[in-house]
This record gives sequence, C-alpha cells and structure tokens, in this order.
Amino acid sequence: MSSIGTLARSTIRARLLPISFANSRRFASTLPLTIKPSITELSAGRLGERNLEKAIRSLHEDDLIVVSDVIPHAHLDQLNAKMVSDARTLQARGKDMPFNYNVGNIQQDPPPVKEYFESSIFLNPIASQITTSMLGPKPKWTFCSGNSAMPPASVSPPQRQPVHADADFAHPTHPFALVVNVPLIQFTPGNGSTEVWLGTHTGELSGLQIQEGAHGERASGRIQKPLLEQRRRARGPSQPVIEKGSIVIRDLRLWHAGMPNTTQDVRVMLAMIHFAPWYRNPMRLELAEDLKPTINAQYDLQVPVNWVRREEAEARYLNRGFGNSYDFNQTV
Ligand SMILES: O=C(O)CCC(=O)C(=O)O
Ligand SMILES: [Fe+2]
Repeated sequence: MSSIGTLARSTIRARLLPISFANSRRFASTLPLTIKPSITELSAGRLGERNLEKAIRSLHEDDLIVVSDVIPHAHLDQLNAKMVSDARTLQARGKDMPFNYNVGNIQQDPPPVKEYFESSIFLNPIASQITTSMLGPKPKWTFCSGNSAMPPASVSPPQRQPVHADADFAHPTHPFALVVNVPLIQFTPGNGSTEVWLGTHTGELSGLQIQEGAHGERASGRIQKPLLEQRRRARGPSQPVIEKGSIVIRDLRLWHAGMPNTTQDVRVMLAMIHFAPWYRNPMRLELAEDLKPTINAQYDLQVPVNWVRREEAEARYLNRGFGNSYDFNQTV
C-alpha cells in the first residue's frame, strides 16, 4: 500500500503537506480525521476495535478526532434555542460579560437543569469510551461550559482570537486532559468554526516556554508569533466544516483559535473537559439537584458535583468567569 493509502482520511483533504519524521517521510493533513460509527456501534454506545483504534491514533498523532452522527439533532436544537437566547443576555452586559480574548467570543455555561440535560450530549457513551481509552478508567468530568461566537455587531466587529493553548500552566507532557466539544449547529468557516493546528500538543511545540501571557490574564496561553510562522510551514491550521450531530475530542494542549462569525446566527460550542483519573485538579461541577438520579446512574465518569437547589442553579449559571480565569492546573 502507498504511504498516502495507509493514511487515507474519510474526509476530503484540502492540502497535503510533507512532514519529516525520524525514519520516514509521511503526509499529514491540516484537516482532522472523522469517524462515523456504524448503526451497530451507535446502538451499543461503543465503538468497535477498528474505529476505536483510529480515534486513539488520531488523538496521539493529531491531538483531535471528530466523531460524526452521534447526537440526535432534536436534542441539540432544544439546547441551542436556550443557549442562543442566553448568549444575547450575556452580550447585553457589555464589558462585564465573560468574554475570551475579544467581546465577540463569550464563555457560556449550559443551563445545569434536568430539562436541558440530554445524556446523548453531556454523557455521550462513545465520547467517554474514547476519553477513557486515552486517559484511563473513569476520567473526571469537572468542567462543563461553552464558547459562543457572536454575529457581527457594532460593539463587536468580527475578530479572531490569537492562536493559543488552553493549557496555560506547567503541565504534564503526556495526555492528561481532553476537551469534548459539541457544536450545537453545523460549523463552517463562515460561522466561526474553530481554527485548529493539528499535531501541536507534544514536544517542543507544547509548554509554557512557547506561550505569552500569564495564567489568569484574559489573554493567556498565546503562542509566540515566530513559532506560528515556523509551524505553518510544516503543518498549517485549518477551519474544518463540522457536521451537526458530531462530537470533537481534542487534547487540552492543542493550538487553536476562536474565529470570527460573519453570519447572523449565534454559534455555540459546548466544551466539557475530561481529566485523567490520576490528575489532581479540585474543580467541581455545579448542577441542580434534579440531575442527581441521572449522574448517579452513570458509571463511565467520575463527576464531582456541588449540588444546589434548582432555583440557585438557574440564578447562578450565567455568572461565571471567562475561560482563562479557570485554573485547570493540579493543586498538589
Ligand atoms: O469558540 C471557539 O471556537 C474557541 C474558543 C476558545 O478557544 C477559547 O475561548 O479559549
Ligand atoms: Fe481556547
């Protein structure tokens, strides 16, 4: 089989760029690999060996995998309607809203109450199977939020984020945290599909020494400019089209950037983080008590939760911090 044949992707590739490896010369795409589970895999809630192997290889090599057609559209639509309306509420707060890098990108939690909590979205068994295979049994789910790319407005003309890594602290050099992103609508370059720089999670491309901005600053984790130009020549970025119903899993160390949304539709992307079971981060979710039976009935993940009364959950979930104000580091 040819070297391109062995690396054939299930999506059409925009560009194929040569990358030098120690012993071989291979071609790596700037676009992510997508796997589409079979009907049998979907009804079992588990990938078979071949698709699981692809997902794990892709997370090791690219730091990202797309799994398509895993979430029913009706589940996404119901949550999207609520989150689009919440995004407008946050936007009306002006500079006081929890924005990331620029005011066109809002950090926004989903409503943590029963009627918006679909397990296909928040506890997707295939997502958990993949993160478990990478991180070890029972990853810890301790962050549940989202990023909303807002349509152009006079206060927020379309603007891109700087290329950054969300791991803006001294971190392990092996996989410790995976972000499970769920787009609530189809993502395209027009509505601000996230720019991703595949293969940037390890070695000299990863760590504090290549970043600018200290943790806790609004614009932390920025990748130094000369490195961007260097990396662009080896393996550049892409803004993939991601179909509605997909889940995108990526390493927390991946270089990426929120992009301008030039459409009239708010573009919401959920962001949940699964940490390795050995990773000692003390964060907890805050959920309404009416979700206790759902969380207690699942065994895929550890879910440390501060349970609060429903009214309290509803009153608080739109009052959170901006993305880089969260501390994803270990405490001890
Ligand atoms: O909204 C996006 O596409 C990405 C946002 C992001 O990376 C961030 O705010 O840290
Ligand atoms: Fe980010």
